[in-house]
Amino acid sequence: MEAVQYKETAEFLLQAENERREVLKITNDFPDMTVEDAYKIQEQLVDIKLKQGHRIIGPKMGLTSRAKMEQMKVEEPIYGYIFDYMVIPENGSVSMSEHIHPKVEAEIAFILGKDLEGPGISGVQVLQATQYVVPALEIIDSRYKNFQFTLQDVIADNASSSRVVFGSRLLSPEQLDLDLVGVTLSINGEIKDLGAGASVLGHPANSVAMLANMLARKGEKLQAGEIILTGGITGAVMLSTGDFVSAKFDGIGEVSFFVK
Ligand code: 0L1
Ligand code: MG
Repeated sequence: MEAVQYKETAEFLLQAENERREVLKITNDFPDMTVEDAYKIQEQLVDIKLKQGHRIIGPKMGLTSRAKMEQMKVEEPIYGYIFDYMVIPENGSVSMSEHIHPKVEAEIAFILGKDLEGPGISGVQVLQATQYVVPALEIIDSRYKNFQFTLQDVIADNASSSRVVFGSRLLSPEQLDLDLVGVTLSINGEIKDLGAGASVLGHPANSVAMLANMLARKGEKLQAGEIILTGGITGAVMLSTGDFVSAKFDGIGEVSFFVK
């Protein structure tokens, strides 16, 4: 692909997001697109959002469960970026009219107290650099029709990022076994899915370590103060108007929101 096509493709995906309109996957037009091309498109998309005045609150990891990686036939998760306008207050409302076909997944977010620069970062180093962990609900909303996309498509689409709700309780990771934390995801009081922290690459800290090592390939590092989403502990569950969504994280807390 050529540089001009990165920008044009990013603008096409942003227009779909702004108009809440699903589109056909971009690899139909660019069948030879590589993962590197896809991250170049994502960089353009992020750059446009920054120029529009939005601020990055941190990166996110996606496709971190073995099941999702096998489904997409990939060996490595993907990353994207969460912006300030995507954050919904705890117990607040997510608007269906601002989405195409949103889904929710329960995740653990890390807040770093120190910068982390790869390569070679381990989960232990991540835990030493982490100030807080916080429960989160991520709302993903692929811009692609019927969620039909390849790895390259979803990377270019900022890993389907749309909204996020953080819990209000910040805990130091020192006293926690995050791999053993059990999580339930309920809609209208009915458990829709459940899991344990270990479903995120064996331990959510491993996800942050992998992210630091992936970012090092483009000369970037994780920075103190960033809030990092580590990937879904539960599967992603479809949302409908009127839903009350809540997740309980054993020993960490709860997080919830309404869909209006
Ligand atoms: O947060 C994520 O795990 C991104 C998943 C992207 C795939 C999807 O939209 O289902
Ligand atoms: Mg996610």
